[in-house]
Amino acid sequence: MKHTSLHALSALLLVSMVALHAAERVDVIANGGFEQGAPSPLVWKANPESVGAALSRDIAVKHSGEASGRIVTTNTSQRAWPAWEQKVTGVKEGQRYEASVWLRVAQAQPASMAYLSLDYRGADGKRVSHTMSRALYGNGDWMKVSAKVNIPSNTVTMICRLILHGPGMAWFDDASLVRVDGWEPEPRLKAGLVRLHPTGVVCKESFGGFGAEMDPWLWNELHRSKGVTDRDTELIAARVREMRLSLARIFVNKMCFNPSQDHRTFTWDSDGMRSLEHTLRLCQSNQIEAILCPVAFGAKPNHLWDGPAAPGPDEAVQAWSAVVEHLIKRKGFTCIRWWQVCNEPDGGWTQRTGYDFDRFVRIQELMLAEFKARRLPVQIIGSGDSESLQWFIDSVRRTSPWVGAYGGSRYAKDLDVEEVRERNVAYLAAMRAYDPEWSKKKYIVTEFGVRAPATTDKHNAYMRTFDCGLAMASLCLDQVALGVDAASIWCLHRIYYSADNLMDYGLWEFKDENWKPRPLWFSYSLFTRFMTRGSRLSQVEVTAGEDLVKAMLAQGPEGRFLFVLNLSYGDVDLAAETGLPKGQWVRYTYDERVKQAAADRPLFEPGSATAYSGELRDRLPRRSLVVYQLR
Ligand SMILES: [Ca+2]
Repeated sequence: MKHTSLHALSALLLVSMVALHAAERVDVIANGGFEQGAPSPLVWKANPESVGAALSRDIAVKHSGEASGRIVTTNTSQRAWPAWEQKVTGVKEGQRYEASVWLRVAQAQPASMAYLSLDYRGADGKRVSHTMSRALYGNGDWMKVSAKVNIPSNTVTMICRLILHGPGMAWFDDASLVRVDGWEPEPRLKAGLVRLHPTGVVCKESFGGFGAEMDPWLWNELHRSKGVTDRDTELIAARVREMRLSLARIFVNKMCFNPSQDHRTFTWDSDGMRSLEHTLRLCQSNQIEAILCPVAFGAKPNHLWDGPAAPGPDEAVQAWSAVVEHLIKRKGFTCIRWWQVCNEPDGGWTQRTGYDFDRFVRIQELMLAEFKARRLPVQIIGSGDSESLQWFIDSVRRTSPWVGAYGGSRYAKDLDVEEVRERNVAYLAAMRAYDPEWSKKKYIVTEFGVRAPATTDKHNAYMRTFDCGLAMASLCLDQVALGVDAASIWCLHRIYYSADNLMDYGLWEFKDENWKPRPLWFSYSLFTRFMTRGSRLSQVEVTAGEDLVKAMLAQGPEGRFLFVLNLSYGDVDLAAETGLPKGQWVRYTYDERVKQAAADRPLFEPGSATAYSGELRDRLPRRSLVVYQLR
């Protein structure tokens, strides 16, 4: 009793103290909804660079209210960035601003892009630097884009711009630019105690699990020339076993089985095929479901990974169904369950191949017919987009009779994990709106990750950080809370994509660093290991967690697990109702101690078992992912 009342008292004291320091949010944009001013919107100005563009207030198309701001660009020759803009004065270094806008684009070219930009200006009026939101390429229905920034030094004014670059028509609405006063870079929870209540709401009756991209060329001649040996094979296999991956996405290069590129004569015993089979054996022996994804399906001549002839859809479908049949029927790889047309088809694939969206649709229709004719139990994952919500919507509208799932790549730009949540909400809403059979379809995130500013695929220091493991845990929990069916990370480990291109993504280093695990391996493995295929996932309400504490219950073949993520920079006291009878729990922890972890640290080293009597009491370390196994 005394314990409880002390907690209550300290919580009260904290609440009254915190009120003085609470962050205030002030929107510094005026007329963000383009509601005021006719015919021209108040406050908004056309950027002086808006040559060859017409800017107007549009009352026919709007995201909310009665109007939006429209840009129509016809000038294709000039490199110009026509924009609606507003200037913000009195800006100071270190201030926090969060900007967002809804945008929609029509009649655009594929390379046209609409986005929000923040331009920082010094006292002399010159640009210091700028920040861009995610861009909508080509056409797209209403989509929210955002940018969260800290003002760089030497900035006195900021210009917020809503930009359409390239020919097309864009509409912008509900723009906001919020100054967050009292923003803390290292937030701490205000309450002394966080309470978790399982609500009984099921997010997913049978989750498909977490997986990883397994690039199937680790055992080819190139990698042997880089020093990969059979001993390394054992190490990789042991890690894959330990992680209990549910899913693997595997790129397949046509050159492996059809080096002549004629789509008729196949070579089943090549260096590339042997390496691919090695990867598939890992999947088969560990009950990992494989998604096969051709690279550069049907690409034009001279493309990096393709040959001299751009095939028609029929020829290409024959070739790809032949290799799938060979792998399943002759080689016994029944782990192959899913197929995609190609990686991120909205990212320039149509230009590379000369195919259009109609052909993309047709390929899926033909492929499903081939799978059925050859009696192959393989389903198609539709869309596969990298960015384009419109590509996804069009895929749902046009390919629903032939696909068993929809998916694509979902990366957090500039560490903005919340932005991915908003995008996934839009994708899931589109699936439900446009596929009458949506309840029978799955939504599989075929690639996901967190990208930091100033990193590339080849140079990615962020991927080695403790923070990356924490951000990915947040992304994992957000995705399952929304009802995502399965998700696969890019990628399992560092690997060469060509002789001089060692990719810097992955859960561990390459052989040159003795396959050293990165912190992300420890956090992501808690998901692959304990939120497995077949798990029933249910919602946990967090009281006084302020979005800094997230939780989820998973009941799977291996038991019951409570996942709790603490993003606060302080330790957090936790009281959790488990809804379970009295028993014991053991704890697995990802926290800052992982920075000192040796390469050979046992991955699944649980804490000691502790008794509980219906309510679980514990202290969560600052910035940690804790998984409780409830017995
Ligand atoms: Ca409006």
